[in-house]
Amino acid sequence: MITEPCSEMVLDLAPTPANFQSEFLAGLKRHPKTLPCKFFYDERGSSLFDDICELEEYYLTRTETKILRDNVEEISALCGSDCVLIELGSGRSSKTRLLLDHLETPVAYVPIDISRRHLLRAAEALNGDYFPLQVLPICADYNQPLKLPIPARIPKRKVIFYPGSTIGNFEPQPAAAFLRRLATWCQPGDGLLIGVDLQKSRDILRAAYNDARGVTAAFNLNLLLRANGELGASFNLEQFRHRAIYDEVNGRIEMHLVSQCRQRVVLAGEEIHFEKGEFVTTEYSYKYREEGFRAFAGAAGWQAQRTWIDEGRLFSVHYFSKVLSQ
Ligand code: AVJ
Repeated sequence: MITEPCSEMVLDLAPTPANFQSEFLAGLKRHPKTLPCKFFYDERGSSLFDDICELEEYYLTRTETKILRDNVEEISALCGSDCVLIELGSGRSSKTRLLLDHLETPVAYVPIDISRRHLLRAAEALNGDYFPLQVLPICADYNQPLKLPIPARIPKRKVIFYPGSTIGNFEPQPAAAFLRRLATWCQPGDGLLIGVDLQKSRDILRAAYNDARGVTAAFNLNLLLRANGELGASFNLEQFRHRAIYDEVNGRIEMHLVSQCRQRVVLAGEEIHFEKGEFVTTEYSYKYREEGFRAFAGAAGWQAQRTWIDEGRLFSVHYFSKVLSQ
């Protein structure tokens, strides 16, 4: 089988600048103000996120990677031979390499990411390193309707890989709807390998989202910088602060950008007012309990097969199969 160069293979369904402008503006006109977290991931935001993953305080990435590494044999056995691996929010695909190194004759890898350059770079490298694996990247917001490519060789099973606890960015109802939507992509017996952050002491959680070096703050504030650059907005970055709090009742981290004074900002010809202390919610990051998540996904069409958790009980990785009848 011959694989073509990836740059010509990317299916580009990325949000347009017009999407960015209308969603950004709509978010700031809401009460309370909110912005969708998918807009974090422009070129700079994606690199800042890579830096977050290396932080001492941000235990998520290294813990999930260790869980995957320690259990890769069992995971590969569950995926079986000749699967197509579909990854949501693939970024640099670094965790994927662990899987690809062990999967038995995988048919294709379909990385889906909103950040085009990141996606391309990763896909090109994998294409070379894992030949003759077919790499079929899609640049898209995976919340939007999406057609999956058909690999040249017929796979035995589809496995959706959704690492990083990104499911935590959804509020519970949309999260359930999203899991149900993933199930519609699949046939009975297809798999979902998903990383989910666990509820734990607030100190550990708070530190993970308020790192000492201020990388998370820069990541959060980058949204405003991006609006200045791409939408000609007039945010003064000195007048907004990053804040992350843990809401124990809802089991979620909330990231805010807090206005330091009463001010107005011009954006796409419109004025947006901020009171002193008013904040924009930029991200939720829900944390689950082991059992809770299994039941949650179970109600959305996925049958729990196996859960792996690190010794410190920081993070969980689950393998689900699409249920036979729904
Ligand atoms: C990749 C969305 C799961 O919620 O932990 C990291 C993003 N935000 N630090 C998370 C993030 C602040 C991350 N997710």
